[in-house]
Amino acid sequence: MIKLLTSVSFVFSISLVACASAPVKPVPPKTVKAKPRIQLAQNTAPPRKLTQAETFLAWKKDFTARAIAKGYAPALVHSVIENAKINPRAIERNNTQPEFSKPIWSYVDGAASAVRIQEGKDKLAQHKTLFDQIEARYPVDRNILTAIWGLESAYGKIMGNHDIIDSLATFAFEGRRQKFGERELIAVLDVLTNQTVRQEQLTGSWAGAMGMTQFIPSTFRDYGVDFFGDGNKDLWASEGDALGSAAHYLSRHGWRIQEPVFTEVILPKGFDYSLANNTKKTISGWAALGIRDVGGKNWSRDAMFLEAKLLIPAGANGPIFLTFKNFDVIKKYNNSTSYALGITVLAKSYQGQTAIQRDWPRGDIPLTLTDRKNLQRALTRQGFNTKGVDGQIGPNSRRAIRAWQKANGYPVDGYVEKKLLAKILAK
Ligand SMILES: [Ca+2]
Repeated sequence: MIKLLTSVSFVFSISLVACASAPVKPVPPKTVKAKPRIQLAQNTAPPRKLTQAETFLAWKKDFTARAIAKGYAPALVHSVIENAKINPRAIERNNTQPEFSKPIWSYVDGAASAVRIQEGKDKLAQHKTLFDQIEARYPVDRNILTAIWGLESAYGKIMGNHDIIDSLATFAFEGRRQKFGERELIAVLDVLTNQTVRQEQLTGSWAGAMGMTQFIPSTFRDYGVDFFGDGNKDLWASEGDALGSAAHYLSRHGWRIQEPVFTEVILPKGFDYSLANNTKKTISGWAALGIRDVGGKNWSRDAMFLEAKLLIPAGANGPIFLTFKNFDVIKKYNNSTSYALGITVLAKSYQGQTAIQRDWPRGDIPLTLTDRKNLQRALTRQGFNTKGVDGQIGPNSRRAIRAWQKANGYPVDGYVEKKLLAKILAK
C-alpha cells in the first residue's frame, strides 16, 4: 500500500500519529435552477435530507459523467461504476478515529515475530533465483522486500477479499477520504484501460490496497511491473510481479543498495534534542556533536560521509537512531516511523542480526486520542500554543511540548507519555 498521504497499510498500520479527521460531509448540493415564483412561496419547509442510497446514486451519475468527459471509454466507466456497492466496513472505518495507540515497541516486536522471521527465511530460500533476478533489475535489498511482503500480507496469505471498486466508491461519495477515493478510482480506470489487469482481479483490503504488496491502484498503475512479461500484472498470485513491483517502487524512490537503513546511537549529556527529525548532517557532523555508535564502534571512513537524520521515537530513555535515505524510502511505502523500524528489524532478523540494542521504555503508556487533545489544550492554556486541538502531534505540538519541557526543567525530547501528561495537566 503505497500511499501518498495516509498510510494505506491498514492491516498493520498504527496510529502513533492519528489520521486526519474531518466531519462527515454530505455531497454538496448540485446547482439548483431557479424555480417558478409560486413554488418558492409554497415551499418553505427545508429540503428533505437525501438517503445514503440517493447520495450514492447521485455520486455515481456525477462521477460517470466526469470520467467520460475526461476521455475514458463509456462502456468501461459504466462497467466499473454501475455495479459498485457501498462497503459498510469502509464506511465504519472511515468515520472512526482510533482512540487507543499501540506503543511503538509492541508494533516493532510484533513485526519481527518468531513465526514471521521463520516464514521469511523460508521464502528467501525458496525464491532465491527470483530474488537474484529482481536484484539484477532493481538494486534493492531482498531482505527488505521480503519484510515488506511479510508485513503487508503475511507473505501473500492475507491480501483482503474486498472488492476494491466498492471500497473506493464508498470513500469517494462521502466522508474524509473523498479525494483519495476519486483519485484511486481514476487509477482503476487507467489500469483497466491499459488492460494489464482484469477487473475481477481487483480485490484487496477495505482501504483499497491490493495483492501481496498491498498496492493502491495509483501505485499499481505507476509502479506495477509484469516481471516475466506474460501480459498480466498479477500482484495476487505472481511473486515475480508482486516483489518486482515493490522493488521497482523502492528503486524509483531512491533506494541506495550500498547504504544501511539506520544505525543506533547514543547521545552525549546535554544534547540539543531539537536537532531531531529534520536536521540532516553527515555522520561526521553528528560525531562532532558527540553522538556515538551504541556499541562504541568507530564508524568507517566511508560511513562518515553518509547523510543522516536523528530519530528519537520513544524519548530520551528509548533507543535513538541516525536514519539514512533508505529509511525515508521505506516511509514512502508506508508513512510511519514504526513501519520503517519494523521492516528493518524484520529484514535484519532473517540474517540473524539484531537491529536495536537498547530496550524500549516499556513501562510508558502511550497517549490516547483524548489524551492528545487534553495535552494540546493544556499546553495552549499555559502559553505554549499548539495551534489547534486535533489530537495529532505534528510540528506545532512538538514545538510546544519542547518549549514546555524546557521551561519546566525536563529533557527537551518532545516526547509525552501518560506520566508526563499528568504533570503537564496538573500545572
Ligand atoms: Ca505477470
